[in-house]
Amino acid sequence: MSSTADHEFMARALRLARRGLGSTDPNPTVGCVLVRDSEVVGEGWTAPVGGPHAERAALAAAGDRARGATAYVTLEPCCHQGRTGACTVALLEAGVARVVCAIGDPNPLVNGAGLRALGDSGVAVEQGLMEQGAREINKGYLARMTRGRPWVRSKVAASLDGRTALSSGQSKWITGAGARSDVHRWRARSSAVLTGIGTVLADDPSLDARPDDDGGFVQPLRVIVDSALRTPPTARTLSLPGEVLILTTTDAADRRAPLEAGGARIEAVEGRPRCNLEHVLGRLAELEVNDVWIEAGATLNGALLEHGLIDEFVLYLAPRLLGDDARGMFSLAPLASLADSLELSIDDVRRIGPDLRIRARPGTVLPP
Ligand code: AOF
Ligand code: ZN
Repeated sequence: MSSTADHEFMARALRLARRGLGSTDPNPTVGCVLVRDSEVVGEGWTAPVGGPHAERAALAAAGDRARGATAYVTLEPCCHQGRTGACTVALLEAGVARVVCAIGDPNPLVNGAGLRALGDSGVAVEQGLMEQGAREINKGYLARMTRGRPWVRSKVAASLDGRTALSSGQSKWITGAGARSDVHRWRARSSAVLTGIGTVLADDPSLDARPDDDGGFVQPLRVIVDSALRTPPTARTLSLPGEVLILTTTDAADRRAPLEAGGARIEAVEGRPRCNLEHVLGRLAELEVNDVWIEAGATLNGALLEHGLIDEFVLYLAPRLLGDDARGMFSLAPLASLADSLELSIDDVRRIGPDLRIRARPGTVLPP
């Protein structure tokens, strides 16, 4: 049974974990709080890849005071030698008496073995405290590890009548500055920003993350799904800092060469004539992409949706109307009946300046 104090310290560990969002890729971001005699003696969170894990950061802060302490960790401590040494070893060497973690680490190199190693050495271990909060922070990492596909968020900015651009293609700007800054925060905490060739040709987007407060983040990989390799070598996104990956189904060397010379990496994926989107996402998982932030037009968004590949929608709705002639969000095959429509469940609604931000997921959530 966990106590109120246990909850309080785990909540603190979760807050610490959030500080690492966007900077720990491809690692999960983890928080750790060390407590002895009801007093916090050390705390830490995951450093950028290659740096200390949360536990080692907290142990370094606590020094000798870690002996006999309880460690509150948002993810099961690792027990393998990766780029850094096993946290279980560090916790044991420091004499930590109890380890409470929120969720297990599904990495096949850990997957329960971390807690077992601690338990076998006489440390009291518990798992499951504030599980929900811990899952939320590392959705992408957990999705990649457990299903071999990243967590996919589709962002759409639209008018209140659900239109993303005029029929002429004009779309700058439908939403306000606040919503656009929010988008940059999301891009910064994502592993990859993905779009389709239609958007590249129509808008020549930058796709890089430019958050207002640059608290340290890894510039997301920019991915273009471009079956026929029509990306112009002069595309703006190619000239910006950070990596660009173009996924295609053609091996036309004459089109590859100028794009590669422009700094893009090009890879072929299965699918004819269009890239198979499951393979696109599977390939991104192989490249250790945890979270994908989609900013695409109605064609790619519709295809992703019809293949059941969108995990979450982040919709920005501006208080203006563009009318029926303007473009929609998702191109879908016509529905014969309302019963065939995709139902969403709304997780969160927030006002950002004059606009609304709705976070939703496919599927209805049954009442408890
Ligand atoms: C922890 N605490 O803060 C994190 C963990 O290559 P390395 O050494 O950085 O190890 C990466 C793996 O460690 C990662 O895939 C995941 O299993 C785990 N992440 N574990 O004990 C942490 N970030
Ligand atoms: Zn570790």
